[in-house]
Amino acid sequence: MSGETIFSKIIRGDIPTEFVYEDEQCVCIADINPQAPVHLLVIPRKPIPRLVDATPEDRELLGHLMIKAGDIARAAGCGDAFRLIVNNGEQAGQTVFHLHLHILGNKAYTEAGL
Ligand code: D5M
Repeated sequence: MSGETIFSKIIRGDIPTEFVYEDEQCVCIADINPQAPVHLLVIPRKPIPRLVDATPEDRELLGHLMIKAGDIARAAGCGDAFRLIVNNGEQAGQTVFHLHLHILGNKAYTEAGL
């Protein structure tokens, strides 16, 4: 679960990937397997494996990710219609053990009534 993940390689630039957004604390990329018209991932540069591995010293970082996710969702054209999802743990569907927020936005789920 701990150790190097594909997201660390992307953040380091070892796997060339377009950053939709980046700053000193996080990057945002498009999900390779989109589940909605807008499906982005906000990833802290710090490799926290799961949400439950975050500590009180990560409080400011977690707040930053949430604020930026909202900004990015709006910049991506989601308006106020988007969801933020964090899968915590393998049984919840987490596949990459480097914390990330899924931004899911636009019509697919709103039209489906989910
Ligand atoms: O979500 C992990 C997500 O990461 C999943 O939706 C696919 C995505 N993914 C995996 N590899 C890549 C690359 N290389 N680029 C972009 N997106 C990627 P989880 O919550 O862990 O299930």
